[in-house]
Amino acid sequence: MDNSDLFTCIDHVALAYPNREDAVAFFVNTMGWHCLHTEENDDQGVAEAMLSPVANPAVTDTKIQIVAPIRPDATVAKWLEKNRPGLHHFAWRVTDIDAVSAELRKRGVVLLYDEPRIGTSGSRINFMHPKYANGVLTELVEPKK
Ligand code: MC0
Repeated sequence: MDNSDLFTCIDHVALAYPNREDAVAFFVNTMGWHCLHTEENDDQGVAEAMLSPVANPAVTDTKIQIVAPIRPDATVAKWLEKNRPGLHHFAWRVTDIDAVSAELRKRGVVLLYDEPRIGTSGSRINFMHPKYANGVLTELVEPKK
């Protein structure tokens, strides 16, 4: 696979906070962002909100995602015990997560899951462990078609 085929854009930048509603209120009321949707992802142990800087998300791909733990053993709960709330991971969009995962593994990258799992809005997701992504937890997202 050619380098130019790996990632297409930043799908979202994820910020972790103890409470989703408080974080969303800041971004909506102070920053003027627009909440596109909220959902709970039981597998990931998070309550999630996706926000756009503009009212019509069709004009930009820029999005931030708020994640907050919904149970004490969630990975984000563990992270919040050790870190100040804020930047948690970057999510890169891919068109074919199976092909990109195979290519990254060929290049020595360790992905967290053997097979993609279900992420935001029915997408298929996986993560590059931060140790294999220059210190940044990096999510791969193949949006639902
Ligand atoms: C941990 N580390 C990080 C990090 N989390 N580095 C950068 N960014 C992060 N977010 C580093 C620690 O500093 C430590 O480095 C090493 O990784 C091990 O950390 P740990 O505290 O011992 O934690 P582990 O190993 O138990 O778990 C880390 C791991 C976990 C990345 C495997 O957080 C995980 O499974 N994350 C993927 C799932 C996830 O984050 N889900 C929430 C978002 P040192 O150097 O001290 O060893 S869900 C989502 O995003 C969905 C809804 C979606 O978008 O669709």
